[in-house]
Amino acid sequence: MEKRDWRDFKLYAITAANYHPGRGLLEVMEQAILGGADIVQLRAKDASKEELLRDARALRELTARYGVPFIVNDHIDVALEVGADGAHFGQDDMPLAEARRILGPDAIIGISTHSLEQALAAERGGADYIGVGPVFPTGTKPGRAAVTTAYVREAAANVSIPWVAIGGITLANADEVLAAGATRLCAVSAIVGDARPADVCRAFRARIDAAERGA
Ligand code: TZP
Ligand code: MG
Repeated sequence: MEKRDWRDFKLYAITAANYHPGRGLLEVMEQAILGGADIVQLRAKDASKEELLRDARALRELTARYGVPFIVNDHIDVALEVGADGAHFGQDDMPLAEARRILGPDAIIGISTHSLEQALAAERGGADYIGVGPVFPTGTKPGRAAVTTAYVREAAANVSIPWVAIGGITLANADEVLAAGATRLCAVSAIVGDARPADVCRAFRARIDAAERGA
């Protein structure tokens, strides 16, 4: 089978340490993948290095089994150690050029952006994709003001590399984000906080596909 280009991803699922009531991280992420999540990030802000490495190794194995790209948030050493496909950084994290030097030309490097100016800087700096958000206020990233769908519209009109809308996105507002021009969605709590992550992902994918068809 021909390998899919990772750039064609539609639904980005990110882990959260505090969201899996009664279930394991791997079970939740496997359900997300089965439902249609086609890129996965390990994001665990409060985890120890040991916990991070343990979860990263397990997720690397899981995502490899499904042919889904695996990205590690912040911890470039963990990304390297487990053979992740790439790493994701915020505006105040390791500079893009340094990350590229360490990870090499083939790694997928993602950058969080909160304005078009930041998006274009990341693009010029050689980012492989950017996050556009938080579109709506979200408890998953406290203290960061919502950029609203205004920034989604700007990204749709101006960004040439793959970009994904993120932040407070749920099945209740996904259509609004897609109508603003997003073609890829990312969610943390809407996926991993739900009792049925596979069903949520299937529903997100259906919305994304419908928007793509212009339905
Ligand atoms: N970056 C911008 S918003 C956000 C991140 C990591 C959190 C998204 O989480 P949720 O639960 O989907 O709002
Ligand atoms: Mg970060």
